[in-house]
Amino acid sequence: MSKIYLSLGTNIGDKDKNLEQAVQFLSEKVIILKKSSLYETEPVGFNNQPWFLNMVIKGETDLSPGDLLCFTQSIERSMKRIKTIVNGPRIIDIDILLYGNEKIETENLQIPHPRMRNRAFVMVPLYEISPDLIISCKNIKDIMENFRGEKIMKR
Ligand code: PH2
Ligand code: MG
Ligand code: MG
Repeated sequence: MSKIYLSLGTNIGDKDKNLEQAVQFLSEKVIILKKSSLYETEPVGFNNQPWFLNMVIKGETDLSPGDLLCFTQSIERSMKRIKTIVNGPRIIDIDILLYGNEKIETENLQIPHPRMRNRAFVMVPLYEISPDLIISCKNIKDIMENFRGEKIMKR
């Protein structure tokens, strides 16, 4: 079993229901250990779209990193996610943040997630559930200062 952290985000339709449904799907192959609060977050990367609802999950799984990616993508597909513009609106996005202490650099999978450190919508909920986490040999507390000031509100 490996400890994993996932980031979930949605900004289309019934956002609460989308997150709830995604967690339900995830629980088929991931033991959910912790769930962060829900956060209303300002869009990052492409501004002209609705605010997101974001959360982070800590879990445990037998799936390999590659199989976990296939699994999260299959959930995105079954929830009818349509790929449009980069960073654009989506019914659900499930990103693998961390997989144990593994470092993975393949074309379709990078772990730790390469953009997690400067995204408040990831780091704030992550810090909420794991304030002592070490990410690539760095304490999460020391990474928490690098945000660009995007708005984020805990529900
Ligand atoms: N996801 C993105 C791009 N921008 N902004 C917020 N607030 N929340 C997200 O989940 C998000 C984003 C790409 O996956
Ligand atoms: Mg994403
Ligand atoms: Mg994604």
